Amino acid sequence: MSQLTGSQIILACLIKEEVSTVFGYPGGAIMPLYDALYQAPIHHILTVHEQNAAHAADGYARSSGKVGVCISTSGPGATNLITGLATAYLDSIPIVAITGQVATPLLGRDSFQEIDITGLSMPITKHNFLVHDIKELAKTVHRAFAIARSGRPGPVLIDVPRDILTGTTEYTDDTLPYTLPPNYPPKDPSAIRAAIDALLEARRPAILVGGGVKIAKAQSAVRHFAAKHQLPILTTLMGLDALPHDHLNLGLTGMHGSQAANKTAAQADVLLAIGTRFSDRTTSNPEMYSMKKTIIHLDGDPSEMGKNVDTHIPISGDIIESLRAIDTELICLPEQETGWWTLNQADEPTEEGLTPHYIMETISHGKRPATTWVADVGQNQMWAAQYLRLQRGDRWLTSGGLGTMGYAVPAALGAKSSEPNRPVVVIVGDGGFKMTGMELLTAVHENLPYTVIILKNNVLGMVRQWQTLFFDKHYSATTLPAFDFAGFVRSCGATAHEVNTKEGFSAAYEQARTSRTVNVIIADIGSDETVKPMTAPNQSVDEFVLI
Ligand SMILES: Cc1ncc(C[n+]2csc(CCOP(=O)(O)OP(=O)(O)O)c2C)c(N)n1
Repeated sequence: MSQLTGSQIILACLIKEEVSTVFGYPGGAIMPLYDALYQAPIHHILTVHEQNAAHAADGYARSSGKVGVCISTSGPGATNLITGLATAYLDSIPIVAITGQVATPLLGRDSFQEIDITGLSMPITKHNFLVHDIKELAKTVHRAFAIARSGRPGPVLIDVPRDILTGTTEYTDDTLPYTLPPNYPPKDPSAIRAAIDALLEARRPAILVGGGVKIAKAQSAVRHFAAKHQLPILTTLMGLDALPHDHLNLGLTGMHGSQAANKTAAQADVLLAIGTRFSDRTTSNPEMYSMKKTIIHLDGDPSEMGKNVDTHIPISGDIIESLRAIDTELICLPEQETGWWTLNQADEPTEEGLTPHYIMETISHGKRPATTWVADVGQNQMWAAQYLRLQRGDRWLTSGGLGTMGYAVPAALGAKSSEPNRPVVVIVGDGGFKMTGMELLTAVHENLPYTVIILKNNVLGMVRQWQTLFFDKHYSATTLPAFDFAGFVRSCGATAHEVNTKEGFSAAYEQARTSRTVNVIIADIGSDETVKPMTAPNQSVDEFVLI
């Protein structure tokens, strides 16, 4: 039993939770915690901006499978975390954010740097706490970790007033890290029976894989099920790295999914959807999506059942168990219609000049180590999703739900720090890079050598694509001012490569791949490349405006 300050108690709890790296930015209210960190066996990575500390914690969590931790001061420090927490919330990523708060007697008085961050973050955290009593602090920290990682993971915020950080108490807490039991409804054998019957009657069955498959660690269960019954697989943006590309995996479906994948989604008569929330980017028009098919929905989160599409057979619970229950009674599926789905052609790029297709193919095809791909948002993200050939062991990190431009460079910081021996490659547009590219400085300072590929088209490409298609080519606010990317990159201490040919790109990537420093390839791809195909908004998922 010993007397510890609140700050020391927080650190003792982090150590018990096996936290070795945290991301953050100091300031007045949180200074006592930083003072305790000075001596602690925890590596603190100082980002350039609090938003990026949250993205880095998110990237750390996605690659390590552990809870990411970010720290900020009160007021502006805390509000700067919001975008990062919202990004993690919509993609179900476990984070614990610790924010300093003004001292308890100053609460509610518009004190200097006081903001109601528990109120502000309520809708974008799984849960949050304002600590009123130092005696509750240790339990609160462990509870925050438990909530963040249990069930459907998500961010949890702990707001700690300054006097709680500096106060002392006897630290007697013997709580060990724990997870909460899943919140599943009772098993429903009739739903399993209905799923089996539907699959037995199916003529055109298919599987839709979402990010929930990774949360449930059900990747190999799904792969075996698909292989046993020879079912085509479609993936959402979040499920892209759940299964490697093989002869059954048609890859991305939805707004920028391939024609093959979207036709399969539209024509399937039974869709076994696993770990997905059926986002509007995946389904286009939800009524049309579910109209002519039976949807069996397996998910760990009961609140997803019937939320976005009419689910005919909802089965919430442990995905692996549910799949096993279906599979044990399904020795083999009856004859299916033949030739109703086809695999995408993995085309070799034949276009003239340096194209996104060529870039994705060059960096991902062939024999290479398992890699973490971190894509930003916009056209760059969709080209990466369409053309990267993900292999077994690859990770795919991207802001799927919130679509946060600027996610990639700081998230890669977190990913690389959690797995320093694994190649990490960022794909980002020139707009998104400028939002958070200052974190290159942090990557250089922390000696976290990853590769950034900026697809430089001098425009906010994805918005411009919509202007071309739906706004009479009124290019309002989408042309970017000139910027010396190479000069900026070098000023951060990283290596810059400016390329505008296929040969130039390949040579630069080869250098970057084998380099021990942060490398940025500024790839000039011209302003007029579009992301194809593209489905018509709010129509059937196989109606295209661009092919
Ligand atoms: C923080 C944020 N602001 C605005 C948007 C809206 N938005 C989506 S894509 C896009 C354009 C992205 O441009 P760029 O980063 O250059 O990538 P490109 O589409 O050209 O590959 C914008 C502005 C967003 N997703 N996130």
